Amino acid sequence: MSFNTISVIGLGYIGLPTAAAFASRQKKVIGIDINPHAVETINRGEIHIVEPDLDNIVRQAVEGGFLQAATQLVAADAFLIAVPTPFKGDHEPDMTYVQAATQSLAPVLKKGDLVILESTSPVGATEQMADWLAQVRPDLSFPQQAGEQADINIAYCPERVLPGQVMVELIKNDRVIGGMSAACSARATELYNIFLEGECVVTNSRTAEMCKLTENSFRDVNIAFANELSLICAEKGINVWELIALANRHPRVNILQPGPGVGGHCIAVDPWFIVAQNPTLARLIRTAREVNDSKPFWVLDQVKRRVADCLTSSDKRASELKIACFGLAFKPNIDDLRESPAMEVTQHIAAWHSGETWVVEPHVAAIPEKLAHHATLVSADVALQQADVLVMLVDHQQFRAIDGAQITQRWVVDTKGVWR
Ligand code: SAJ
Repeated sequence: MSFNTISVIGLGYIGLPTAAAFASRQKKVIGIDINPHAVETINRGEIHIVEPDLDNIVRQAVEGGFLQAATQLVAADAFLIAVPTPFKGDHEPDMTYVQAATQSLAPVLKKGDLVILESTSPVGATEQMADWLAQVRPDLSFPQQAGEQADINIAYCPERVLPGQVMVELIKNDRVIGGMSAACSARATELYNIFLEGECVVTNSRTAEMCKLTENSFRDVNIAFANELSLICAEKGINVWELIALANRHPRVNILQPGPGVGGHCIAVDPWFIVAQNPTLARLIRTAREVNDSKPFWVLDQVKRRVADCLTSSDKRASELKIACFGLAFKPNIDDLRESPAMEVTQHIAAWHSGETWVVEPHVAAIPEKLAHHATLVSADVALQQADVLVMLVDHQQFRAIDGAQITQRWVVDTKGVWR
């Protein structure tokens, strides 16, 4: 039986591109979101998030009548849940949105439907979701009760796309398919093959859940290694970027790059899901999180030292010094400032410094609310010509292109090794 109607619940950075990908293959897609602004924007053929190429695909899908957004769930043949799974104050995963989505789809479920969880989730979340559904719909059978014969098929199929390259990676990346039974995996594979050019690799739901957490924890641990090296190298007077480039010439060494910390909504969050479930075993994963989370404070300390040096060697007072921070985004060449270590460092500098704090961020039009009244948005030229201390936080292409000769300041904190 093919899928006539597909429902995608949660129209954010993952849900909307996924809905658009199905619609671009001429499938009828109903996108569901609790945010009426997002729903209205999409129904006008526009988008409420920033992602290259997504606007065109959504516009065509809406104009062609294949994609429609709504706030209330309606019947469909497949349901994909792509709602946020943040963590709570104690780093425990917060499954409230997944639970709410599950409860809202339960009443419209019918025999033969497929339910897929895509949201990053702790191990066991898919089985928990299946139990929630079974409690509300005793008239239907689920894989935990009826195995291959279940009325409803359920699978965990994590996304693994890189923000900024979502429309390419969504189609090309291999997809892990974690069905609660072989029939569930077969059905989920059939669904993703509607748009997927990568391969569907089948496993069970628990392994698929752990796989998603493992991928992002691997990256976090590797970045923590680079960040720890950057601290050691600063003590020893060694250029950490030269060191890593040299070490990476070894055929079996591939160290990532240090920076001001780790940001975004995935790598800084997902490892905690493993730690929360395995507090005594996940020692390395926890320590990596702590190393990366502490990096912005180390950067702040470096800035304070450069400012002290600057004051010693000039006749200016601290209140007369201008500190220019280059970059606010959570990584290069995007405008996403959420969970950004660059933003965190800049806020700390602005709160501490008695003089002016300047921000250079070509990806924003105005100073963000969090920094309003504390910092001023200036051009790169103004910062390079007039600031006393430079702080490089995000290696945007525009900043990499700055000629070393333009940097006349003696006091520079370069967290990305761009101006060495
Ligand atoms: N970063 C470094 N050094 C590096 C690489 C990254 O400091 O060498 C920093 C970035 O500046 C940023 C943070 O890490 O602050 C995260 O950036 P990222 O580009 O590593 O990852 P995300 O958060 O944009 O996307 C990740 C991806 N996961 C992996 O590469 C394993 C993506 O494939 C996932 O789909 C995504 O998380 C997700 O949604 O989970």
